[in-house]
Order: sequence, then C-alpha cells, then structure tokens
Amino acid sequence: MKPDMNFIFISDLHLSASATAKTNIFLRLLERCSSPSNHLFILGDLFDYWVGDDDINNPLFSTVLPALRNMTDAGARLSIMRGNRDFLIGKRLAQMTHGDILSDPYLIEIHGEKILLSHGDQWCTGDAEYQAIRSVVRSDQWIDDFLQLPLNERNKRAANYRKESEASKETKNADIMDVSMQAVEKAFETYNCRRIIHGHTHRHAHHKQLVNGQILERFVLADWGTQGQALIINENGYSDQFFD
Ligand SMILES: [Mn+2]
Repeated sequence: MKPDMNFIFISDLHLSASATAKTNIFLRLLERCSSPSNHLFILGDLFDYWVGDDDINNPLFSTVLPALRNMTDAGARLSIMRGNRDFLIGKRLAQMTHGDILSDPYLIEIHGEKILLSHGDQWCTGDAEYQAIRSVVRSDQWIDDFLQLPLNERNKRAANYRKESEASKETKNADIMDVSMQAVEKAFETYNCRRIIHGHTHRHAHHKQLVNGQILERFVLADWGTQGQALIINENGYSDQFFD
C-alpha cells in the first residue's frame, strides 16, 4: 500500500435519471479520483433503483458506468457494495467498470487498522417489517425470478416498491429506522474491530462510544443532495469532504 493513498467512502447517492445535478457532482468526483493513488468505495445505494445490469435504456447506464470505467482505466481502484435500493447490481456491472463487488459486511485493513464496512440496513433490526421484506427480496430465488421478468415489468414493480416503502416510512417512528445499538455492538465484537463505516440511515455522524475500556468509532456517511459527501482516509487521518 502506497503511503499517499486516499481511501474514499461514499454512499446513498440515490442517482436517478431525473437527478441530473447530483449525477454531475458524482461524475466530477470520479474525474478527481482518476489516478492510481485513489481507491473509491461505494457503500450502497449509488442508484435510487437498479433493476438489473441489462437495463441499457436506463440513462445512468450510459453515463455513470463509462465514467466509473474511465476512473479505473486511469489506475484508481473501485469497490462497490450493494445497498437496499440497488441490490440487483451484478457481476456484469463489475466487469464493465472493472470494479469489485464487496459482500456486506466487509472487513478491510487500512494503515494496520481493521475497519468494518456495511451499507447498514441489516443493522436496522428495530424495523421488523423492513427486515422481513429484506430477507425475502435478498434471497437468490427472489433475485433469479425477478431478473427473469421483462424490463418494463421490472421497472414497473421497482416503482411500486419505492412508493410502498415511502408510504410505510411515513408511518414509522424515526428511531426504528436507525441502526440498533445492539446490532452494531455485536458487529464490533464479531469482527473484532474498533471502526465501522456505513450509510443507509442518512444520519451523517461520527459516533464514539466506550465499550470495555475501548473507544469504538462509527462513521455514518451522508446521503447526497445538493452536495456530495465523502469520508476520506489518508496519511493525514480521517476527514469529511463535501463537494458540489
Ligand atoms: Mn439504503
């Protein structure tokens, strides 16, 4: 690992064909990252929805994917984790962009420090309804069946799921849509690490807690709006960056 490496963590961009300004912020970030000293980690929900790697009529297919590929062609590394909105990202997208797909959670080591990466939704265990749906739609069988459907039908269903999910969020207490402290503490213990980076909750924060005399740190990435946000780790430590 070169000492001047930048490890860049982003999540919850929720890019869609209608969010042009946000897409442009992302494309500018990719240009800035286009050198061998950068490793970009996308920790889920890059896309507001993704109905499969064969949806070539999705405008993001012809803008975002080539831009990711330009970045890796310039020597940068790309790692993509699936989120709850774009869990149908597949091997084909990885091949097209020369990125790698990370399982969730995923343990990395930077400067000798273990860091656990996750989208974060699996730790929202207070929301039983969400977890029940998640366990169905993330099964290989459900995914295989869905990907067999024609694209117009997949897009129609994806739009319905988004509508239902928005409606159900309205009725839920904000607390149950955050990660559960118990689930997070269990992850720290299972992976024997002191740092976690995740997204999903859109509650940008740097939490510190003392457990058994150890400081555990949890970095929650921001969702993207009129600004983009990244957590950067390099030889100077950890820093938040915002861009437009
Ligand atoms: Mn999410």
